[in-house]
Amino acid sequence: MDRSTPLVAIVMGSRSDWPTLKCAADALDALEVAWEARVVSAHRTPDRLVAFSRGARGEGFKVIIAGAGGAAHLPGMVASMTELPVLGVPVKSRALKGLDSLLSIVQMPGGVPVGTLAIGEAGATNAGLLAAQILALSDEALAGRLATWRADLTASVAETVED
Ligand code: RP5
Repeated sequence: MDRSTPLVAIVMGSRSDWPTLKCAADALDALEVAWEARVVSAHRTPDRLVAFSRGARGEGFKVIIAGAGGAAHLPGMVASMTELPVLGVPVKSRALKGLDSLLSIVQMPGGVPVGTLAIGEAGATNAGLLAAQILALSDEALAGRLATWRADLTASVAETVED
């Protein structure tokens, strides 16, 4: 995999979000899609947020995965400053189990879309897969790897309940 030209940016509000967002990175690794991860907090590092969002396209990123928990304004704020597709991952919060994160991310005003995934690790995994599916629209080799990945998933599901 060519790590020098990551196509997917994975940004998160805190290092504490990484165990969740790593699931997106793992999905991208499985499909040989290069990614780069950064901590970009909407509230604690607002200048970094603006610089990243405005510069993401110029850096060569094609898709942004943004995950945050609690008052999770990161995905929406990133989306407000870039035309790149933004996939939002609600991180499971301690106080409200991620429902606060979900509602903070999903209810965007018309005109500024964030593709919101499920709360937690499943959402992060699917964000990685969805990013790969977007990139596969213009990458036949990646489309082939996705088809193989999906076939393997199907094959892994046993029809019986006993070994
Ligand atoms: C949010 O606050 C982060 O996205 C994280 O999910 C949550 C807690 O952050 P820490 O206090 O663990 O740094 O900004």
